Amino acid sequence: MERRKTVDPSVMEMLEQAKEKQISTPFDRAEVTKPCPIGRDGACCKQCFMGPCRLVGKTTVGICGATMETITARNLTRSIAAGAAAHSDHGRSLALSLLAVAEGKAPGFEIKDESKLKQVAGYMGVTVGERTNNEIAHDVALVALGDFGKQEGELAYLKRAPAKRQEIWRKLGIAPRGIDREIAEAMHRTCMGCDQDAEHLLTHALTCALTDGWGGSMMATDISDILFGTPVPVAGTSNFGVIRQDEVNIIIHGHEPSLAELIVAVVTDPDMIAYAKTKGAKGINIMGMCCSGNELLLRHGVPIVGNFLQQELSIATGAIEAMVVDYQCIMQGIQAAAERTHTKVITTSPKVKITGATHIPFDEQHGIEIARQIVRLAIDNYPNRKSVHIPDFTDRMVVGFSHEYIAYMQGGAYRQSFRPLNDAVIAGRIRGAAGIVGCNNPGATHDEGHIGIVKELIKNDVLVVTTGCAAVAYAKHGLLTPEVMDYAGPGLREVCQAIGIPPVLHMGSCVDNSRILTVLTQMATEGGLGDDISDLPAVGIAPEWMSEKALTIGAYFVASGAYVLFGVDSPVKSSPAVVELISKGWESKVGGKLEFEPDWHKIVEKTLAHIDAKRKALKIADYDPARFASGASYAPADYLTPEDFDKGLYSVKAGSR
Ligand code: BF8
Ligand code: SF4
Repeated sequence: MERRKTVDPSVMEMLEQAKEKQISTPFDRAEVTKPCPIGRDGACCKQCFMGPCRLVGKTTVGICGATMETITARNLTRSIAAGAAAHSDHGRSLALSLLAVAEGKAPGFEIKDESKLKQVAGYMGVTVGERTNNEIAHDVALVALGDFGKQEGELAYLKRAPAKRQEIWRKLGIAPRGIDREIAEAMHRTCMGCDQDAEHLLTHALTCALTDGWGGSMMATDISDILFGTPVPVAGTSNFGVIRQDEVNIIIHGHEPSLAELIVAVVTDPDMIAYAKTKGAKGINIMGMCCSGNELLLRHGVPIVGNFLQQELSIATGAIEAMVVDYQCIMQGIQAAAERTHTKVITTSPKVKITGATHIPFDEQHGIEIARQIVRLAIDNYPNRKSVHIPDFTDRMVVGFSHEYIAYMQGGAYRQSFRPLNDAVIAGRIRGAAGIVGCNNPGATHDEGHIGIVKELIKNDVLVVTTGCAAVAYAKHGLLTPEVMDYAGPGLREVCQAIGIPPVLHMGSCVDNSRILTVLTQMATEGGLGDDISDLPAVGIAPEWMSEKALTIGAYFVASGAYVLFGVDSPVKSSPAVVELISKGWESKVGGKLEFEPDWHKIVEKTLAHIDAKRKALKIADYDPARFASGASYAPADYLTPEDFDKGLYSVKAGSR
């Protein structure tokens, strides 16, 4: 049987459309371009021009003598450094925006969450006193920016981790000194002729990853909350059906929320709507994609079109006037797709251009003008539409579970805590928790692992928190609705009903994985579940990962004490020694470990086994499935079964399924 491309019937429907319109998609390209097996398994080194050296067959070392172990560890470390650089540079942009706001140089922006500003000031050692918000924000921005260039000492946020965790980092010498320093050092160490001991390299990879989780990403989350508001639950919609036939459709895609926030404000301007009407449109419809989309969804309920593999397909609808992109996870293929329709791709980060696309770089000083210019350009493009096809698939959801809100809902404004959640875990109502995050990858059936794992885990009383493209997969299949509670195990259902939460909590974009670190810290320090993240019955999973950023996230969760499982395949398969070093080796050092497991069913098995082993170690009640029985099996409404796929029954409308 042919492997299904996706379990999302709307994606299958759009794949046919794309074929008709001769638009290339990653699904097609992945059929032609098979991954190079040598590079994929970690056995290719191109660190110098004596090579590239491919360690296959009888070749056991590179020209310089580098071993498989060294090459594989070096490749992984470099990827982790690149991911840390990307997330941290995102954090830096936000810190610069905060500084501009504090100095009155960013019209249209303001401090939206004063209490978060003060809380962050506390973490950063900035005096609050009687000072104005802008004065506090100014110093917060400077401390944040200082963490990038710091040469000695430690990142300010490390103090937010459980005390025991901080001790582990210090004892091992992996507490990051400065974000840029550790990333530059990783690049240096992995240069030809530098660090050539796999274990030594991989220990620095952990340091580098920590600069992301407890540095750049945490900063990006915090400053976004300060400037744009801390998420609270909001209703939203997802999938291609959110595109409107008779309105100007703008998709915001990428990762940075700053300009996106201004665009959302501009499209409600009556003048702008009137202008759209002069072009024959009924209004302006703003939507998101990937992580910029998640940021807008969580803060404003802006609909989200889809996840990573849906970017060209959304253009193939022929109904997108502008796709506005900043950075990260943007397929260059969108420009080729746009050239086959009327869509305009607009790049907005001064760091990112795409050949052929319109470049309108964002700067804080002129943000509103730039946002207006972009929206006008989209409106002007409305009359240029040709053939339009919008699949009729829309799903509802409730999102916006920031760690602040999760604490709030467990006791209100004055008595918030993690006590109810910890007690539920201790009693065995909740068996454990899983953070399921990350990308899509055409090397695996789109959304299948994501959906399969979540369905199984909630049925087995595991509470799920999610971010990024994983969260969008759940959104599209109805897994982020409170009704899904009916399919959770009875223990988890009881807790969800009592606290008033769905069993799958959407916490934000990929930088918001830092929110999960905070939740884990709060659970570890609340009492009753040990005193460190590594004691918790919790697992991190990236079923369909593809990005270097995902590896960095995985590594910082490991460095924070978590067991992390990645799907698709392993980038270190070539070296059994490295496989061992990042699993048992890292576990003996930091209590967390990283494993790659292509079969999502096995990911479920390993997750449950790990959760049960941690429960045993904590000496809390054994999870007894007989006591709480098993939940019903949830069959997502918009879900393509292998049988339907075989029969070609995917191009039916949502309502008729
Ligand atoms: O940062 S989940 S495909 S969009 S890397 Fe990218 Fe992966 Fe999506 Fe967001 Ni995260
Ligand atoms: Fe080959 Fe060594 Fe150069 Fe790598 S660093 S390409 S293994 S010679």
